[in-house]
Amino acid sequence: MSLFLMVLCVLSAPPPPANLLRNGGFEGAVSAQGVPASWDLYAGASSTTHLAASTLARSGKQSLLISDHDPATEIGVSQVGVLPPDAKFLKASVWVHAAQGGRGAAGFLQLRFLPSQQLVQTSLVGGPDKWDQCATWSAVPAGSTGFEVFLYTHTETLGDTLVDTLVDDAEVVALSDISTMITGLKSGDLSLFPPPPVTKLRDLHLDTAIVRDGKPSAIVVVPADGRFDALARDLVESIRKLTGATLPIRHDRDLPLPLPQNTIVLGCRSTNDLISRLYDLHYTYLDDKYPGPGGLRRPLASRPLRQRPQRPLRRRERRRRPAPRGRRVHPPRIGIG
Ligand SMILES: [Ca+2]
Repeated sequence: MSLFLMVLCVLSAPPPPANLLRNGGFEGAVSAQGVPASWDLYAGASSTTHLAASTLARSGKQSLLISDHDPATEIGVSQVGVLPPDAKFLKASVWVHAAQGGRGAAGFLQLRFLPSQQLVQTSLVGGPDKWDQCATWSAVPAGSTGFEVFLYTHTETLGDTLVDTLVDDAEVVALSDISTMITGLKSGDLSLFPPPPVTKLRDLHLDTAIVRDGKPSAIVVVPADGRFDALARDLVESIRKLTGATLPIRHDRDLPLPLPQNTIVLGCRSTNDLISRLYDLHYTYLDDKYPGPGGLRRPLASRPLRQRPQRPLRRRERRRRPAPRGRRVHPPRIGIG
């Protein structure tokens, strides 16, 4: 019986998705510039950058060495592929190893969708003793017909461009089943699950009084750790120049609920205790992911559990928002630079 069940399980297992890359194993002859068949050269204009076949392979007979000893230039390979019509998600991956006697493994794996040029990318990380898999994932943007993959070094960080990176078994697979994709995600990677968009704005109470009759009618609340102190001082100074009134600055943990007066709160639930308490009361959802990743946070908590109504002055508040904290990407230039 157990054998029968095992056979059933084997028969019901879905086949692995096909690799959409050609020659992902970097096998066979390479060009005079070290470029394997089916791949294109990216950048590589410097005499201290080069590509080469390496016999230290994860599979087959060879891998690809991406060697970059020039902090001012880049080098890599790229390949364009066609998207299957039913592709909902793409996963791009490659195995990485630091070349023996080299300067360490680094660089980037970038996946771009065509024609939109929307991209995701991840760092190439690998040690000198074993192969490590690096992967990035993305939902397929609407209208996509193809993709382009880059394995490359970048000029921006000195330490990232003095590298001898081996890559092997590059793969791009299309997935139409979200459960398969979720199974492969690293814990905590929510990049494929953007927050639902804000489609209807609440009443933002843009006429809320912050100064009345030349006197402060609101306070500015910042985290006690000082991270937004400079922003708060800048905000208060800007309001003072406009109105002559200097708004008091208070710390988040010093404010009781209900709030005693109109309040401008800087931060989100992760950084400001006052917003965290309002968040827990379902008053306002401002966190690291919502209403938008890396930004679009409303610094004004409009009428949050306020004790008494305030007569509006009908002066528009000046709005500020923290700088976006989104990760920085390095889209490569196309062609030989
Ligand atoms: Ca190989």
